[in-house]
Amino acid sequence: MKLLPTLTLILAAALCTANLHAQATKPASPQPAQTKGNDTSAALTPGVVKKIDLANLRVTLQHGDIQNLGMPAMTMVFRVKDPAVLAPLKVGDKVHFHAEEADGALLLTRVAKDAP
Ligand SMILES: [Cu+2]
Repeated sequence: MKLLPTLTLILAAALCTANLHAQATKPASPQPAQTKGNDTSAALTPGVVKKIDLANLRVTLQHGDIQNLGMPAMTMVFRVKDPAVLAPLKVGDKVHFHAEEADGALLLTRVAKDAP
């Protein structure tokens, strides 16, 4: 009866390996999705350009829910720091943008036109 202990050892080793493998891969798989969801600096919101005020560095956007600001869909004015952000835009453009709260106003930090 030398076979049984050997088999048991092999089984135990196999189970151990499988367990280690599961432990190693389990936390790794949900993490990329979680990081993506929590990374608010990259969160983009869909919007439509309603008005552009280059002189005052303001743009009016009709926007969808802004998740990183907890803001529901609405039409409102955003500020920009750099007129270059507004340069490629025109009224009616569909965009995806990122906005952040700065000095009590909402600052548009990134805007990209949607692909036609
Ligand atoms: Cu708003």
